[in-house]
Amino acid sequence: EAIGPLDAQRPAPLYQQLQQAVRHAIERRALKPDDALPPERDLAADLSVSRITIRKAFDGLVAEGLLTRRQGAGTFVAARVEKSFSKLTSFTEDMAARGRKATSSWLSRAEGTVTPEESLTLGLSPGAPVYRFHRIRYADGAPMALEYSTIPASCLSSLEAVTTSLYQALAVSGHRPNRALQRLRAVLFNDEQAALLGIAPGAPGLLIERRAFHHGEPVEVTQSYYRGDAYDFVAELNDGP
Ligand code: 16G
Repeated sequence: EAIGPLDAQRPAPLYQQLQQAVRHAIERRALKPDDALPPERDLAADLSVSRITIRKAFDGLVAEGLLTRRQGAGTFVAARVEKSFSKLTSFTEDMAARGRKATSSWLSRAEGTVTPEESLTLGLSPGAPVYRFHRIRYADGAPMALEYSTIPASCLSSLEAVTTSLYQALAVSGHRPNRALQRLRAVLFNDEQAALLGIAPGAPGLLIERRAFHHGEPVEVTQSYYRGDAYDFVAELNDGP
C-alpha cells in the first residue's frame, strides 16, 4: 500500500500525518503523476479515520499543488507541475517534492556589473559586481524552464559556487532568501528559446520574475521562463484584508 497507517497517539494531527504519508509516497514514487488516489470513503475506512480528515488532508495537498481534483473522477497526483505561487522554494526542491530529479545545463555563467535597471530592482549601486547564471532547467532529463539569474557577487563565495542548485549555494554562504516579490506574465517563446526547450516556436510560456531578499538584503533577481504546457501555478487564498 502506498499510504501507510496513521497513529492517533502521535502528536501531529491525523490530517497532517496523512499529508506526510502522501508526500513521501510521491517523493519515493510509490505514487506517480496521474495516479488516482483511493476514493475518500475507501481511504477513510482503510485508515480508520473520518472522511473529514481525508478531505482536509487532500485540500491542503491540492493547495500545495501536489494533488489535483478532477470533477466526477476523483483525486490524482498532479501530472503537470503544479507549483505554489506563494512558496519561496527552489526549482531543485520543487522537483524533489515530486520525486523528480532536477538538473541544469549552462547557457552562460559570467561575472559582470550591475546595469542601471538592475540597480533599481536589486537596490545596489550601479557598477557593483554581480554574477549572472543562465541555465536550462530539466526534470528527469526533460527541459522545463529557462532561468536567468543575477546575484550580487557579495552573496556567493565564487562564480563556481553554484553547481546545480543556486539556493543551496546561497544557503551555504548564509544568503538563502527569506522573502521575495514575484511578477507573473504570459510570453510566447521565440525561436531560440523554443529550440533550447525542444518545443515549437511561438509556444506559450509563463515568465516569473522573482526578486528575493535575505533579511532585507537583495540576493537575487531571476527571470524564469516556464513551459506553459508543463506548469500550473496555484495559490491558496484567504478572505479578509
Ligand atoms: C526557482 C525560482 C528562481 C530560483 C530557482 C533556484 C521561481 C518562480 N523561481 O526556479 O527564482 O533562482 O528556483 O533554483 O520559483 P535552484 O536552487 O534549483 O537553482
